[in-house]
Amino acid sequence: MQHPFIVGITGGSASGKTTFLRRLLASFPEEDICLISQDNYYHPRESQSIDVNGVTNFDLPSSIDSASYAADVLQISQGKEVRRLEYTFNNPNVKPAELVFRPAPIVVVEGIFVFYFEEVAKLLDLKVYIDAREHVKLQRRIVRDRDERGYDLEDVLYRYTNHVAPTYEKYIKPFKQDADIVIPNNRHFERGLEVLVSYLRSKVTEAKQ
Ligand code: UZR
Ligand code: MG
Repeated sequence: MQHPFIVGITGGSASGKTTFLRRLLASFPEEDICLISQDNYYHPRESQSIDVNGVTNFDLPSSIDSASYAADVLQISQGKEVRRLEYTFNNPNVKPAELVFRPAPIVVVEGIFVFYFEEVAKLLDLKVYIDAREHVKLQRRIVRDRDERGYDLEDVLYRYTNHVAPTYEKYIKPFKQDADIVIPNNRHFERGLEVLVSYLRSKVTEAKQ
């Protein structure tokens, strides 16, 4: 296989990256697109930083094993398969699955630090930034953390103020200027998605020629 076309997708936490990606992936036959999410590269909980109040901070670049992430993105960019244990968001009831990332004409690299991690960023052929207003992200984060991650409201607000928001200002927002396209996602992203899909379809066609 030729060198895959690598698309980096970033944006603040709860900007809607995962929802956007689900739709993006559903727009292609499975064999044409592959997703490598930064979420699968968290260091184990025991080695995460603890803040001044004794709360684990999962929102620092050091929370992620960026060397392994970059190595895996590099490997897939060279057309080689990658295997990785799924990250289960500290849910001990979930047995992590072994994920297999197969090289495809389009490889999507997603996460809050994919523009910040230089070794990852330099492998990206196209940089997409998903943008949403602060209150929209906070609202989404409250609902998601309750439904999917089991945090109560007080906990969510504490983390948002002390970890998520400072990280956004320092490690995510400044890299918006590196993006090739910015897709606003306060209420919908339909048009932005369509534009990206048709561009990527042309890349798939080129790869198959
Ligand atoms: P996105 N995160 C968890 O909630 N639990 C974990 O075990 C590991 C990470 C959160 C992390 C970050 N912060 O804000 C978010 N916390 O996942 C990044 N707390 O994911 O880009 O989908 O919002
Ligand atoms: Mg996500």
